[in-house]
Amino acid sequence: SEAQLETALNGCESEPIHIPGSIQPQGVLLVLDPLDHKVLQVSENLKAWLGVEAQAALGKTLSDIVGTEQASVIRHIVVERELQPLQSSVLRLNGKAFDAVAHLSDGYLVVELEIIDDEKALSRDFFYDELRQFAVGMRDMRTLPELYDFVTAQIRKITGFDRVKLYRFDEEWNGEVISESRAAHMTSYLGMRFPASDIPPQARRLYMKNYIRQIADIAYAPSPIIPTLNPHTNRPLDMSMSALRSVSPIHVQYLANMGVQASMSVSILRNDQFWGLIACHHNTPLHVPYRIRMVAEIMGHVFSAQLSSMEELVDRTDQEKRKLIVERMSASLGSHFRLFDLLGEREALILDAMKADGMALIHRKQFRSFGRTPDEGTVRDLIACVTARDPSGIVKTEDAETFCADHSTLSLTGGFLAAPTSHTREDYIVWFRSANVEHVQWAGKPEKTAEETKAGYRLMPRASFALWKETVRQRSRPWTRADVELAQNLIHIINQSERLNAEQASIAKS
Ligand code: BLA
Repeated sequence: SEAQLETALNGCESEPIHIPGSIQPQGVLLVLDPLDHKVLQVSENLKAWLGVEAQAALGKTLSDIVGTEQASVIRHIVVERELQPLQSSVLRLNGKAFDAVAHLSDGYLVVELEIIDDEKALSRDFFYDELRQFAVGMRDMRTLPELYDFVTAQIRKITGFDRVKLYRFDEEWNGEVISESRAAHMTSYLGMRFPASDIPPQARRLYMKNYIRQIADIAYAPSPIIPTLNPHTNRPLDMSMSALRSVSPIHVQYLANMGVQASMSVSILRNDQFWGLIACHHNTPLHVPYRIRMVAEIMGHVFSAQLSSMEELVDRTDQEKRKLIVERMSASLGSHFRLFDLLGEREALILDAMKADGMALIHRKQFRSFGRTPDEGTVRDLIACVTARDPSGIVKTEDAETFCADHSTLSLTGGFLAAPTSHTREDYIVWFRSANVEHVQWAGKPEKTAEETKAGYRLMPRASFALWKETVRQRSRPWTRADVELAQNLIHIINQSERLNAEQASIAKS
């Protein structure tokens, strides 16, 4: 039922993803006392990688487990700094190479040793060359779409993922895939929109602190951290900054539904706001080594900076467009003209500046429309609905059908912004925005809507999508404060033109 789905969605938001109590098995994790480096907690798979039983490691020092020499290398990377994880270093242990990373959690030292599958693939020059090419290439991008495509292509090149998408949030945290670089055999997600619930709030908060995360193989067996609670604090380990953190099972299910086996994503921030993600998928398991993930993260930071300055330019251009149309229309005010002609002449500019698909007017009982609008009867019905709700001010909605639900005759999708231009004559101007188009297709088998688990009913990821689809099906992009201001300015001009015309008419008569 609807209520059940709601409860399950709320369940999503309360999943404590920062304390999963386990890691992904492509490495080991140790929690150390920061003073004597005694092991307080450790991942159970210690034996598999280092040949030491996890139970036996508890209470020992780091040197006891990895040897004095390697322990001193790790001690060396543990310098207190703002940036977490602090630093990495390559270690050789038990005949294998590991990336060693350390960070502080709750005042305790967390050391993670992540396997390097193919050492040869990681020569130093690779990083310098790729990063330099990236930084220089970024500078050459002239438009936002070019910039977007460049970043997805470069991230795909260095990581080897089958599909890399740039995913941008809207004002309500729904998202859209705005660029994609993919292998020919991969399904395309370009242009598709996804609901806010796909990345719940606690995940967004975490991703603003920790810029990168990975799932090397969705079929992994999580390795538990033992004991569950830190014996000093009696708290579970906060793994917010951990490189090996085990992932939410609901998200693993989600990836399975998409037909994906491995995933990685990089946070993109614009002026301290969470702007979006670079989301990478692979159809087979893929472990991207720690240092390549760091290169991807740096690319994300460089991209964020470039994005900020280029988007500011776009914002300014939008602002210029709004200013220009107001200036142009004010300038034509002196001459004698009909309102419909005044608007018709500037139709394209107005629609562009208002980011509207259509515009309709009722003026002295006459109807006129520009661009994509409903028919006259529907517009008149809509105005009746608007005046019933608010007879005097500007009314805006991104969901006309819900807004006018009381007017059962009105069938309309998308959004509108309506305002009276003359109260005495019931003149109106209405701008229209079309509804979001639906074209999302899902990979994988159909899912049950909700599934009974230990925690009660839980929503399966695909069902949330069906739920969301119902709510956004008929909606348009929301109207912003800038849109409302422009509408006010245009209405002001319409009123002025009316006054001028009336004056001229009375002069002509006398
Ligand atoms: C996490 N959801 C995520 C992540 C992405 C998405 C990118 C980050 C983890 C990763 O890198 O894989 C969503 N991925 C997408 C989307 C696209 C994509 C939209 O490629 C589009 C192309 N998810 C649900 C529901 C719940 C949910 C209903 O659909 C909750 C019940 C939860 N998603 C969820 C959780 C996480 C997540 C809990 C955090 C996973 C973690 O970091 O542990």
